[in-house]
Amino acid sequence: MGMHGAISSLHHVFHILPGFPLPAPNSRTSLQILVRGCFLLGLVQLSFGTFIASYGTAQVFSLNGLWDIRNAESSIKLEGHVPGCVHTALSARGVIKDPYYRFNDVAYKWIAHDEWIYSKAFKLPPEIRGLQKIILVCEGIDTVSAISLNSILVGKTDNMFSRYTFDISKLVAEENLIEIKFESAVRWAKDKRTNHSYPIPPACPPDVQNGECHVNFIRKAQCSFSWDWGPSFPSQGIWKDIKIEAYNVFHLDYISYVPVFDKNASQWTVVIESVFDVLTSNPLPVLVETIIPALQINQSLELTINPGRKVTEVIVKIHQNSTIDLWWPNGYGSQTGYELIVRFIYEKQYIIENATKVYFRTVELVEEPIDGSLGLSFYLKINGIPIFLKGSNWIPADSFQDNVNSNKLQILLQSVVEASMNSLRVWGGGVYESDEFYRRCDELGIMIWQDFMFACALYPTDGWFLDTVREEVIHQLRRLKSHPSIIVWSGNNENEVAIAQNWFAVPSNMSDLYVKDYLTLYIKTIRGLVLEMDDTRPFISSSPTNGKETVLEGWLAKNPYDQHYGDIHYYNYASDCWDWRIYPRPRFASEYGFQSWPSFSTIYAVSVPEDWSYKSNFSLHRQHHNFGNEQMMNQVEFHYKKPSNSDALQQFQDTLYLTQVMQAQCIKLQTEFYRRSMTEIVGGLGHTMGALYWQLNDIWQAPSWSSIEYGGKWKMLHYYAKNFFSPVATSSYEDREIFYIYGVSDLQEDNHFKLAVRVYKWDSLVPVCERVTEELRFPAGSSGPIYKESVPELLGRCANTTRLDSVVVFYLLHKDLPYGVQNWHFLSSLKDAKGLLKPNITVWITQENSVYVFTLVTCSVAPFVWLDVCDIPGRFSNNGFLLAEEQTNVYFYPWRPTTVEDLKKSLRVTTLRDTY
Ligand code: BMA
Repeated sequence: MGMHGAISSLHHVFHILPGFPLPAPNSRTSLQILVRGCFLLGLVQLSFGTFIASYGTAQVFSLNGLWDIRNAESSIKLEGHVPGCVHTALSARGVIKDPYYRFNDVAYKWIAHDEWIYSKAFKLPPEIRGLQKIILVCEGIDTVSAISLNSILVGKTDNMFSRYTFDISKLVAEENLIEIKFESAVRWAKDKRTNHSYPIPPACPPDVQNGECHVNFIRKAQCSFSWDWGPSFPSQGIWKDIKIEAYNVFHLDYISYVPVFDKNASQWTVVIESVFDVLTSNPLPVLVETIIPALQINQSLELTINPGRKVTEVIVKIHQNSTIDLWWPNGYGSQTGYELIVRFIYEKQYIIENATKVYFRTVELVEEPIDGSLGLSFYLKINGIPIFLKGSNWIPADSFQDNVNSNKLQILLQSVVEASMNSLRVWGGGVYESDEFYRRCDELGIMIWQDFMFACALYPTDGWFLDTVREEVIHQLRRLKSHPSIIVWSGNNENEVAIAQNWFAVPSNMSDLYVKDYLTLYIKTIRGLVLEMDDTRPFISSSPTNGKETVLEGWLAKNPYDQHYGDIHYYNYASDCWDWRIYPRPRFASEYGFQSWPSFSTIYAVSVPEDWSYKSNFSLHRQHHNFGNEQMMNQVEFHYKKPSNSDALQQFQDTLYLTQVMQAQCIKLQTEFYRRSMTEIVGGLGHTMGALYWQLNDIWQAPSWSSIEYGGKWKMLHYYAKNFFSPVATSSYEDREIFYIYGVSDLQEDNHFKLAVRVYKWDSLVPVCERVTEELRFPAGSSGPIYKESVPELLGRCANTTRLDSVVVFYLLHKDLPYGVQNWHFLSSLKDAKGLLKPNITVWITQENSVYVFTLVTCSVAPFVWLDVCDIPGRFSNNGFLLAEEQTNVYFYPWRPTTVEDLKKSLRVTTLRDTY
């Protein structure tokens, strides 16, 4: 059975027949689907309550809601919600505890090794049964299953990322029983490996991950078998909507809207591609009406659609005299979308209507020679403007996708734009994200670098595997290509470099075979489909890759980490992250990072007192990266004193805090280095145009590279990102005793600022000296030095301070007022600092409407001031900062209503000096 059925839930609006019976109170049927569809799409009024006589178009009967679930032996029976999975069902019913609690990822391995059966009895209204064709539409089945209706097998599934449809016209009755019998993904993958003629490495993840083997043999979230930041929960279930659709004459399976700009003719068109299932035996003449009210488009044309499943294309020319508000990335302009309505009308009475928003923007990947540097540039132009991509890497927001609700997505994506980011890379080891995810990114101006879901492994290319990948890619391209937010398709995560550097120690007589597999999968198959189906945005074969150079080298560059080409990933835990000399100067840094621990309140929820030490079994267990905890402490010890509080719990909490200080400071320095390199070529390297640190979010409560903890709490790094990614930023470094400050601007016009440079002694709140520069020009879209002074000179003119007893604080002035936030430059490691005092900060909290003002009064200069309101959800205007003013205000924006009292009770203030 094929999978190319039914409409895309992204765009489609369902109309129900007048007089169609209302749904039973506890079943979600057509009417609710209509409402939910509108909500999810954020569609305009049009789709609400407008009952069009749509005789013949699809009727929808949702099968979401409660299902019966049982294991293979029927020893466990329960009801569970769909969309959902067996783990969340078991925990909702109290059969198991929170899967994330302590060591439960290991304790509950039996769940994924067992096999589960989902079943549901339902009555199908005669209005549906009376239609010509009835299909079962599964938007997402996780993963290997056999589906039967009324005891007859209707089809099988083996790909979590595909959409499956099955013709059930002849099988439905008034009363029905649908049963979906899952196989253990773990066992299935193992069987596939056993039946494969040669190994496809890596066989298993490192022991420290407590994971499962052979994930590369199954089309399921690759991280679900475990990752270096995540647990192994290869669940089973119906993870997306499941429904029955019935229709006469014709049915819209998919529809996409892609605006295209013809530079030569200066002409925008919108290409509307639809996939229909036409039931008539003769070609079907259809009238197509396309309306874009705001652009005065009202077009009608006749179209003939051939019987069967066919792709048709309608091109809408936008009037040349229309002024179009383009879609811009966050920080560059607005994200205007235009309402577009399409109607396909057959014989006046069969009407399929679809409404969406279209966004106009162009995207180009620029790879061209650079003066003074070998190699090629690698950057993106949006609407003709070069854009420095600032952001991070997105991983699945939960091991169980049914936990990723609207609220969670809203908090995470809002946090992205609040941290001055304009982009995210949806990393290839997770899932193609939900429609809502991309819709929100469209609306927020978050550019998405979209990997196909292959990561850190070699993959088989047998017929069955390529067939299922083809269906997956076709489905995902059709589902996603209307989104302006997606600006790059990328074949996989790190699989080119895995071959180039022989990560898996493949014997040399096998390497040709793996190279052939690589080319077959990513170049012939995936790239082939992308070029055919969506050539409106760039495709790169892997991340990292050398771009055009990779192509020249036969799609497998000798060194995909070459700084002269494409993007790179760079991790270095051993060297001192304060030393900018350790960093590469690439064209584009798409991954780099350091781990930290989440805050204590996040850990608290999944642990007990005996877990609360850095060397506990729990702390070891949650660390999935070999030697990760040691690497963090080594990095901490380069610059900070070991926490030495005599209270063991306090010491643990201080250690967690220090890992966050270390991570924030390391990634700040590395990102600032990349931004300084935006318009510079140094030693033949530079023109860096992207900094996406690893990683934005967490899948559970554990140490990782994330800047946002599981639950949405910002780590110190996320507050730092807000500043180091800000459109106008400063950054400092030293080179052979010379102290430099750079100015960076992503703004579209030149600006002028003064720079104030102060020196403070650690033991005093009165600056020992200050210098304010003349007005400095910050040219649009550039970076460069704005201040230079030798350190001995600086210290000499500032009351003979020394490196150990003082710190440099600097900030911009605009029209003589402080602009943005201050930045700082440490003149020595803080473990050597002299005169650092316990600041004894006092805090007053007041409320101004929905915002809370935290007024801090300090007795001395304090680095890394950390305000923690534990589990009260929200974010501060600034945090983790260097406090050098006696009094300062910080604002708290709660995600949910709270009170001054609750905030007071929860508040903990930590500064560096409090840890020893
Ligand atoms: C990169 C990523 C992930 C991984 C991260 C940290 O290589 O692509 O696979 O989680 O490093 O090790």
